[in-house]
Amino acid sequence: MSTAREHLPGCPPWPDDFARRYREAGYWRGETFGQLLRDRARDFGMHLALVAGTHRWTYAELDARVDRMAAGFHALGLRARDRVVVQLPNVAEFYEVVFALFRLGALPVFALPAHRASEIGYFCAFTEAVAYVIPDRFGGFDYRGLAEQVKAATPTLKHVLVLGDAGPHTALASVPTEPVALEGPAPSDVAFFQLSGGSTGVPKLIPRTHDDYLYSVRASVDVCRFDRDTVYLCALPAAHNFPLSSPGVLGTFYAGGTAVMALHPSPDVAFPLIERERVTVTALVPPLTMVWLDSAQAKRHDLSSLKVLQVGGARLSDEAAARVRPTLGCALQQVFGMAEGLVNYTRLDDPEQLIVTTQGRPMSDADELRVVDDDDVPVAPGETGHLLTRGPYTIRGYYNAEAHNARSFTSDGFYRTGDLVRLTPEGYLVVEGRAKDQINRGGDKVAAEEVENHLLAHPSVSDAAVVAIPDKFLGERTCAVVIPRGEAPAASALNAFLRQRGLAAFKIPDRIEFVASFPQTGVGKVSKKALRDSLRQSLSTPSP
Ligand code: OOB
Repeated sequence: MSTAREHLPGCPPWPDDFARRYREAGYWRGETFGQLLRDRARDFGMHLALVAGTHRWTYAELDARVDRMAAGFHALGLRARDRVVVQLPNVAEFYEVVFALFRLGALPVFALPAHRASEIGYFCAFTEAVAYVIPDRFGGFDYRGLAEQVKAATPTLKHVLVLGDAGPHTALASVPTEPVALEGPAPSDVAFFQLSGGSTGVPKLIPRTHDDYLYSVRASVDVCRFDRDTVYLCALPAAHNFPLSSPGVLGTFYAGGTAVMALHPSPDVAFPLIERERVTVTALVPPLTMVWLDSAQAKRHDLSSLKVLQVGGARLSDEAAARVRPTLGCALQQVFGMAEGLVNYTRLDDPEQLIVTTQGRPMSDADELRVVDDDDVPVAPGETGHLLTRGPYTIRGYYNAEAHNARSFTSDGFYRTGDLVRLTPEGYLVVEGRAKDQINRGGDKVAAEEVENHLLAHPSVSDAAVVAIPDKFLGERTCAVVIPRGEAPAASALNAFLRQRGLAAFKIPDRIEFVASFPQTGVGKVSKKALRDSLRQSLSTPSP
């Protein structure tokens, strides 16, 4: 396998001197995910890799299934570097499909089950995807109709592969064939695309290579001490970076442990699984943590196997953090990460005070951090500023987004996270806020501009600004502030309009307010800060 193959067009590579340094220092070891699974199957083939629904697959079985699926994909005509939008819930087949694509060198684009025609249509068109993998139905939604709609609009899309009843499409179960020899990707090749939470009109795609992502998995496994005895419960959507690789299911496979899939993260589904499978670690976003804490008090299930609860994706309040150990009887680990790269963890043996009040420190000594003011000048130690980062697993640019990359990265390659942080004397990060135009709805990221653009397409909307309003449960909710054209439409009609345009449900505004004008900044732009402040004052009454 060569490591010097030409990079995928549109994916900014690390500069040669950095790549050389990362290889020499042993961060990038020239491994691929396809080979990793092969190695685990060789070393502990009979060990249980994956529990999902009625499936209980050993490493050997997963490995063999992946070979057959990869051969089937090849027989369908899929080739290295072809993009495949994967939108599967937390099922065993998620990993069968994704590892098969890895072995082929085809590139999964990780969509979330919540995405609808607007997002999926965009991912398929923008990546010129050749295939789209879906469940027949999930969460009360039929994905086959969505696929028909997207297929009709996307000339490159040749295959819709369905887990379950395929309808007019191809059954995923009909794909696997006898294994064939495949050349496979180089470690420096892009392995897949993650999605950015984003702050712009359309979601950005994040190219991650085998080299860089495997390093982040390996370092995460080290920090979180995953091993063969680890039983990891995947309760968050499998495609998200947190349960995928921090250390997540990929970390579990790296360590030779067992991953257990929960189709839904509610205590009703997750607690019986923890009890039955003796789960040792899992990952949640803050609102789910609150739900779990409340349910655990009823003590209807034996959760005593659980050693660590990881919480991340949005800011966990210090108060909720302090409740985890006394209520669940396990350690808390705060995780502050991003699909673009950098992941921070509190360490398992940190003093409780650091675990409860900070969002951890970088997993790697090679992560470079800068905390700067609006002019990119470093702030005084302990002051709050913009977090910039660079390192062996933080991307150097989004896929095919040259203009945006010029704004999101410094000229020397630091990623502008859009997060406002301060560093404690111990070198731990505390997330104090956000400078990016995004709403963090309990871990689900909503780019304001994306929703605004959809609102602006409505004939009765003259202007729109989407901002966060505080929420006890989710941390933040979305509020769309709208200047109507003529008579104001009903809020419910606007939301129905957004839904009809195929926007994921978590992006539909929680509240809509109509105003005659927006507060302006000095340079005549909408002042979202002033909007948020005035909403905070006026919204003491609940939404009708
Ligand atoms: C994770 O990844 P993304 O890409 O969905 O979102 C990244 C953004 C961060 O830039 C930050 O704004 C926010 O989510 N965030 C947090 C946080 N963890 C993420 N804000 C405050 N406190 C935290 N603990 O969300 C993600 C990726 C890997 C691991 C964990 C989370």
